[in-house]
Amino acid sequence: MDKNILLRAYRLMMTAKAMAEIYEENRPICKYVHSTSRGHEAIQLATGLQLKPSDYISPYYRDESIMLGMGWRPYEMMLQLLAKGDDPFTGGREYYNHPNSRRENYPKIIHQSSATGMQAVPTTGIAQGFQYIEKLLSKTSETALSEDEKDSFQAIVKDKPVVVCCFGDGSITEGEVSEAFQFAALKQLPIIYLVEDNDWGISVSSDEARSMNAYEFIAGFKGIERLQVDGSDFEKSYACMENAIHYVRENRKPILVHATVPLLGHHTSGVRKEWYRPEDDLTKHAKDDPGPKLRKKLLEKGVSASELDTIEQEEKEFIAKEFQLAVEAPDPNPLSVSDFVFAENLITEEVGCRTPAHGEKVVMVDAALHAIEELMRKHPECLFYGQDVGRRIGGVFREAATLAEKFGDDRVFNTAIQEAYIIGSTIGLSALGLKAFVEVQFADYIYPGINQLVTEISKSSYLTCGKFPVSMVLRVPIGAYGGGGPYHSGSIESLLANIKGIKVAYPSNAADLKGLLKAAYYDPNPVVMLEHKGLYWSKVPGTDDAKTIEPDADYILPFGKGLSVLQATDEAIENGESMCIITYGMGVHWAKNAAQQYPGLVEVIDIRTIFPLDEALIFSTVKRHGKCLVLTEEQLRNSFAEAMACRIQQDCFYQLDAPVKTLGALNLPAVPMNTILEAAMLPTVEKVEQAIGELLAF
Ligand SMILES: Cc1ncc(C[n+]2csc(CCOP(=O)(O)OP(=O)(O)O)c2C)c(N)n1
Repeated sequence: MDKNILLRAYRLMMTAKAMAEIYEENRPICKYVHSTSRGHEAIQLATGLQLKPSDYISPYYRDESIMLGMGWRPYEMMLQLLAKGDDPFTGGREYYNHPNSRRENYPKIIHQSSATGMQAVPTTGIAQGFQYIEKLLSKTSETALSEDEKDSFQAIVKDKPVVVCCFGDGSITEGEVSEAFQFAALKQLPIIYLVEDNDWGISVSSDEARSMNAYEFIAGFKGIERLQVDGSDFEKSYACMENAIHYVRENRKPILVHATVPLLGHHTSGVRKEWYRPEDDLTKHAKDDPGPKLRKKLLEKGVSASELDTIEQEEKEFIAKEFQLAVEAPDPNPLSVSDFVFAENLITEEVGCRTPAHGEKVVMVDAALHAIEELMRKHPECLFYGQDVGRRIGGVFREAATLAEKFGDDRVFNTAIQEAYIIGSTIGLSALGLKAFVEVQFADYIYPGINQLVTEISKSSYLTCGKFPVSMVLRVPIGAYGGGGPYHSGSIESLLANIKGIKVAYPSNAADLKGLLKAAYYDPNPVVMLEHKGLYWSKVPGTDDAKTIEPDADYILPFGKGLSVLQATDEAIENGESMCIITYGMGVHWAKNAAQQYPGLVEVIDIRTIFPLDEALIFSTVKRHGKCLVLTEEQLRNSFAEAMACRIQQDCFYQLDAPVKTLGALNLPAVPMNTILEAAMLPTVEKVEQAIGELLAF
């Protein structure tokens, strides 16, 4: 093997060693929790040194030496260690070695969270995106791509990029990792899963945690190749990674590399190895230190001991200077604390024609379908996938009907039942400039995927300082009607409203749904579209208003704009006899129907989006009437509706003539199936009529 590569690796091993030592010597300064790569350097350098700028990698928190191998300067890494303002990855917001980067001439890195194993899904999504682009380009006759589109897609895949997803062995037992493996195996994606097996997951030993190692486990995923290597031997590791990278680059297929490594440092600066690792274990691991092993090899190849000593000394001195510089660097500006939660969204005004002169009425489900069809015609980067949305039935609500026939199975397809993958994979696609509509079949089944939404998607823009906002739309059929039962009727808007960093819409009619879907598509941020199943076809009595004239294709309705859908008379307002109802989704229809009993006395505001929320409209309406009912389909206690009522109370206190009233479902764990029980639990038109009466009489 080329001596220069060995010498380069040796130098970087000495860099990593000097870094670990200086951090340990300066523990009071290095106060934020951190891990080092000590013991894992050989396999990590073998990986970092061989990637191209067009490749993507997700290093985990111990992959410091991968970063060194890819050319990152220790000073820059130390800025993150010390959470300094110039930390090029997260601006002082995240732990050491949680990188992300779009830097030119370096492999790219999407947002890295600390949640073990959760990188598997987003990172596999990148490989899914590469494959999609390659297919798109190979079928240009079917897909009319403009020259610009062709050029930009070609630029992404021209060097046959690979994706590397790194893990500690302990994280392979996470369920989401299997979802990613399954998808990569099934679709044959160009990805390398690199497992660094040091036998420990904090204090959990491998024999306590698993019945097989990652190399054995992956054999069950047909179609994923596998290699195993002594990850403490640089030459062997380099050859293994060269093979793996070549295999994926040329064959566009997945592979797993299982590298055994010693763990020489502490688990983290805060969890010390002496606490739980016996002396003989520490001695065993120390024998495999990659540095001395490589030194021995270099001596055998005729490199002098003094040359190697000089390298070690030079790196020690270099690192001391780098550390000093990093210590002196400024802290972040506290005024920047709220920056980058969302990427700038250019859709701020309602545009296009909402009610074309000769337009026809549509049901909500068709308005959504048409919105997506119009977008897919215009945007080759637009995909749609989820359970049962593919060609055979086009969605269990027919909400994707005919799309696969029109746009092909690469763009509209069925997935397995794997909500985490469905949701989290959009992160990888978004990094490449692709834009997915994805769907979970019922709101009740968002829970297996909620982790990706919270842990990865919602934090990506904020923690990458705006480098990786996630542009995606998650469609979620929601709500109760007609005995749907406990697992097909649930409401989830409070859960979603509690996730900072995502936007949430809950339209009540076809025109709004179509306009909001367009806005969601053009928003560079993550959006959840809640679509009430009972309104899809206006089958529920009293919901005819959910059908509207279909807006033109150019119609876009921005988020954060509520609408007054029923007004009180001026006279009633002047006489102090009026009130307003603030609501959304099915609540809009209950409110409008109930208000018929009190003609001219009730204004109804449809907020249309949960976040952003049109507080200006809400507060001004409440102040005009002095009485307000907040109405929701959700169980009331600790809900989004209660929080909104609280804010109304705070802002409108001096104009209120009665306490803000709230009405929602009973506080039960689930919506029971029998329709009598269902009606007993949920708000109904009658219950709303009664609440209006009470409030007006207050
Ligand atoms: C989802 C999740 N659960 C728990 C933790 C806490 N935790 C941090 S590291 C770790 C052990 C990981 O072991 P392994 O993947 O083998 O990596 P190693 O640290 O040994 O390199 C645990 C349990 C976490 N970060 N994320």
